Amino acid sequence: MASVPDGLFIGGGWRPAATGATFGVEDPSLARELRTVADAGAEDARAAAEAAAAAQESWAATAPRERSEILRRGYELLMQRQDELALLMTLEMGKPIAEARGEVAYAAEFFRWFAEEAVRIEGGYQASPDGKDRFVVMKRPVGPVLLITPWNFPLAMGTRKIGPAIAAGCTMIVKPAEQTPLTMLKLAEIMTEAGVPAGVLNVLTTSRPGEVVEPLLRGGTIRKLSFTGSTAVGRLLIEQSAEHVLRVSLELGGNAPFIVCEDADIDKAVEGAMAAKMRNIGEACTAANRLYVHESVAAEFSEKLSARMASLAVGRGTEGGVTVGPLIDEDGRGKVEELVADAVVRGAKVLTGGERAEGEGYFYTPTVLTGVSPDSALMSQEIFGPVAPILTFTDEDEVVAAANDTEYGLVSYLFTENLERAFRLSERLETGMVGLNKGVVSNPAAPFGGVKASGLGREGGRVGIDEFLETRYLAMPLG
Ligand code: TXE
Repeated sequence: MASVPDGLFIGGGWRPAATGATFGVEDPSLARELRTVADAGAEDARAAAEAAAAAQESWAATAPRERSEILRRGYELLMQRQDELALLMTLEMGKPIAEARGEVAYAAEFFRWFAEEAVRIEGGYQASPDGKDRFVVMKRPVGPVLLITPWNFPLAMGTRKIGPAIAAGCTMIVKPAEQTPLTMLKLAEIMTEAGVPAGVLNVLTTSRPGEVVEPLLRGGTIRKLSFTGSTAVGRLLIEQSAEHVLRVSLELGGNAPFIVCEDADIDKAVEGAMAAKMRNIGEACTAANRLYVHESVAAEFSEKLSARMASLAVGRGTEGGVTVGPLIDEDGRGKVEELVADAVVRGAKVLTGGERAEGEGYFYTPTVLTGVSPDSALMSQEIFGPVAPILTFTDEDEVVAAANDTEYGLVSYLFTENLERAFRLSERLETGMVGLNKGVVSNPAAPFGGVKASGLGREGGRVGIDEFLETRYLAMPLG
């Protein structure tokens, strides 16, 4: 395993937790401890907030070009260390090594994108309606930010937040998920090498996120929260952010409908479903959660999808040829098992999979269910695993109503060869993103995000940096 620095990263230095506590990080493919990391508490949170506050003014005053060049070096260093970072992610998260290499490249692209955005922050100059005054509109960094990342994309969910924070001139505290802290510690080391000054990027690893995050949100130093995780925790953090009226961006859960119309290219739809369902072992907020297939093509689609799913190789992500790694932990696998059992009790038929796979880790076989009843629990909850439930529909109104019948609204997928139908349905689907004849929508150049209970704000694209900027203006008479 790559060398990973030991300790919390605060004010440009590595130190143990104030209490000396540590916690274990597990390899989910072996259900065995990999190593321990520092377990931060409230005192460490205070120290990190002080470091971020102390560095904010000088960091905001650095030349945009300087921040851009740091990000550009970050991009290059990530690509140079692609194999090392990929292996680290595979060990602590479980995803197959080829997917982990893909994530490093995807993660690095956020730094390249925001390196370009850092020098394109624009304001304006405007006359008052009576012509007497002038307004100079400017963009300023919001101030110290708290970035909370999940375990499913340990590197990319970090760079997607750290990239725009650096570009905008915000100092930051990053709190990675307790399951996958090692990748973030390595990233902090790499970004120091890229030139991030002391205090600008601080990392707190902890097994007790509530004890670190709540004092930070209520402490008065942090000005903005950017969170990716479950909707339940997102709701709690909105409440905690209310005390100091913090800016909040949230990327929360999803329940993506995947719609295959009767005029779709079925082979394309099957490949799209494989990407939308099986990317990251199904542990993605963008994962296809409910597959609605027109009744006239459902038999062909289900058969082809089952054959593709059954051909996948389950195993440790470090082994050659493996395409499906373990789930993150016993809780994650237990949730998948319960959801499948509930669907089967309500009449679903298992076409393939539907059971644990062999091995010491948290393996589960790629599964296809047909005849799924709409009142099954997996229709309303994120499965977060390799399970594709198929339902059928007969007309557009019916499928739109079913697709929108969820509190979530992150992404939908639509397969049709009819252009007018594609636009018509895209406008009616209540999601922040639509994959049209495409199973992957994520791209650093696009504004990623959801509506309804899937979140607030957008990450990436031209608007990604705005989340980290305040608009201010200066008013003056022309004389
Ligand atoms: O999420 P949590 P979990 C969904 C997915 C998954 C479920 C549970 O359905 O099965 O959530 O996953 C931090 N105060 N997603 O339990 O708990 C935590 O340390 C402050 C979707 O892993 O939300 C981690 O850094 N922070 C999602 C982050 O929140 C707290 C990705 C996410 O963990 C906290 C992950 C607290 N009280 C899960 N409790 C996506 N949008 O992709 C936890 N955290």
